[in-house]
Amino acid sequence: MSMNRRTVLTGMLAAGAGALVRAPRALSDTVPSSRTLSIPPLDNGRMEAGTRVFDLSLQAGNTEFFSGRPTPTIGVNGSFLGPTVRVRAGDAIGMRVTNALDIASTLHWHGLHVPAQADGGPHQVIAPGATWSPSFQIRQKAGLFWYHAHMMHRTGAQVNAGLAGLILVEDDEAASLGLPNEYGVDDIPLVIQDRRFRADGRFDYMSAMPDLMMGFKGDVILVNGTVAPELMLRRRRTRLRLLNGSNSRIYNIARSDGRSVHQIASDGSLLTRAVERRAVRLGPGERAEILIDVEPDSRLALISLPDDAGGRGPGMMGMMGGGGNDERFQILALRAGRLEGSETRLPARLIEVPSWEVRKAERTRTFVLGMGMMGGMMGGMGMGMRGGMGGMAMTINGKSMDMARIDEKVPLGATEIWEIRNATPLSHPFHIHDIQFRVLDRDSVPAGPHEHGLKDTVMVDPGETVRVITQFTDFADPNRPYMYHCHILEHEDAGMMGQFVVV
Ligand SMILES: [Cu+2]
Repeated sequence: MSMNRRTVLTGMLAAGAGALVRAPRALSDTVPSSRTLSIPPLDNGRMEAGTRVFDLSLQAGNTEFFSGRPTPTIGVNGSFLGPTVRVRAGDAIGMRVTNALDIASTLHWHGLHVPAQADGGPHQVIAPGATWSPSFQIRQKAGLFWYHAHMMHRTGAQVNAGLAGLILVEDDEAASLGLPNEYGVDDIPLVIQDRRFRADGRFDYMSAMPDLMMGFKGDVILVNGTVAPELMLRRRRTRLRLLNGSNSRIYNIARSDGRSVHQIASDGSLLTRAVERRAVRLGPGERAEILIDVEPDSRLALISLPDDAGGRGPGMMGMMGGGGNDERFQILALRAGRLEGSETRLPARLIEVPSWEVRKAERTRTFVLGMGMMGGMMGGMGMGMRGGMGGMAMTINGKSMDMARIDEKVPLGATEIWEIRNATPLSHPFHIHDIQFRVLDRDSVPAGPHEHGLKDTVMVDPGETVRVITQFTDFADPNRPYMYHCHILEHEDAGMMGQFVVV
């Protein structure tokens, strides 16, 4: 990481309530002191013969992150990001995804258990002008999911441009707990991203060599697309639904006043019970829900603390900002005025989280994450600088992604342990499509209580081995694969991805 970027990030440090997030120097004269956090509009769809139908249009536009300097962006039903798609468990869903862009794209439902042909991965390309209409049922626990572009070699660029949004799944079990659930009032979605801007206002993406190997990192934090955001809290207790929607940045989210938060959910469900935490670490693609309690007339912030790569310290790439970092910066200013409501009680137990017994697992599959020299493969894979790694190969089990190759065949109904080994000096968030899993252990140490929920993305730190367990129910299809991949989008685009079919 260059001194310049580190200086900028240090400048973003929350020195206390109301501290500013500083932008790159080129734009510093136009940075607002703080802006009201934008809340993505809720989209409940429309009912059509018993099916909840959503019309989603991928469209180009301009977004004024900095006044007077429009940034060309891509959004869904808007210029940047998209609406929060709200559904209930059991709903029959019809998605109508129209590509109004002049480039091909896809829309993947991250975390949803849907047939492979409806998954929106690299095989479900939507040509410019075309409409893709998958239908599926919501077979999930309540939780926060998201949709984003998943175009082969182009996911990083398209998500960076804005092709992402939230999916809120609700069910009776979660609703019965009395947790804050008034959207935009005491139940606040936070899409946390980082971006780099050029002096003319355009996004600066993949302009430096470290962007390729380390993953792209920006020096301006956006929350729901808002620069220097501030949220007015209206209740004593607020539920924050966090998505790390960044291409590669890892956040270690905490309160600026040092008080702890209650984590109540992981990626794909509530936890079995709330866990008190000083900080919540989120890799790209991961979600968590936290409850924060505040007093009237108080100011604080959500900040990101330095990341020690899961206790493994900076790795070999540490000097370049790889395995961990020492950055501390503000994410969101929080202000409380007069507050409504009394402090609500937090149930001792939240939900019964599905789990699978290790002794019932039929097999263990091993996935070794690797980075090596690519040799002469660059040209043959048709990857330019943007898709390739400048001589580095990003691999799983020694292979870079090939859309024509099926890497794993999983029998329908099988309970399996997937063991992910990180043979690189960087942390990687490993994501599996189709299913939700439970984290078993990290280097044989049982997963902590904050991981006692369903997950679809798991951080694997340098040298670490993480085991997860799941069952592959439903949707056998020998011809249409699901993906598993690193959710550092530049790593995914460079080949750290593989394909499995359920048969
Ligand atoms: Cu990676």
